[in-house]
Amino acid sequence: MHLDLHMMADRSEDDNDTSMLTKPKPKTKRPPMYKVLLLNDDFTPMEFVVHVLERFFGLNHAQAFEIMLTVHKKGLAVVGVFSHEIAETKVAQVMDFARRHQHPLQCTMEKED
Ligand code: TYC
Repeated sequence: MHLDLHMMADRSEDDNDTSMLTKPKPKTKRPPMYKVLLLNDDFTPMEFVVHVLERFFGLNHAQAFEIMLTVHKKGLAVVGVFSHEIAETKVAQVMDFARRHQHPLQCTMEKED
């Protein structure tokens, strides 16, 4: 009677072939993160940059001095990685503080890969 009960007559009928199924991906994408960069210039005093790094990025004096020196020698450095909103706030705080003290210090952000 039911001799072909387990026979797959045709591939199109095999709708349970795990090798052909793509796992539905839980679509919980993490938000992109942003690098905050500090740029070197010839005029902003080193001590001012150290102060900025302590004040706005929560670094201790040794960490702040080290990053300031990296910027001074290499031209720029990443000083932190944050959400878009936090990164924007940090950049605005640094740029405003530098402007108020009449230093040309530049701080920018860029999307992380
Ligand atoms: N190059 C500056 C100087 O020699 C120091 C400096 C460091 C400036 C880091 C900006 O982001 C900076 N006074």
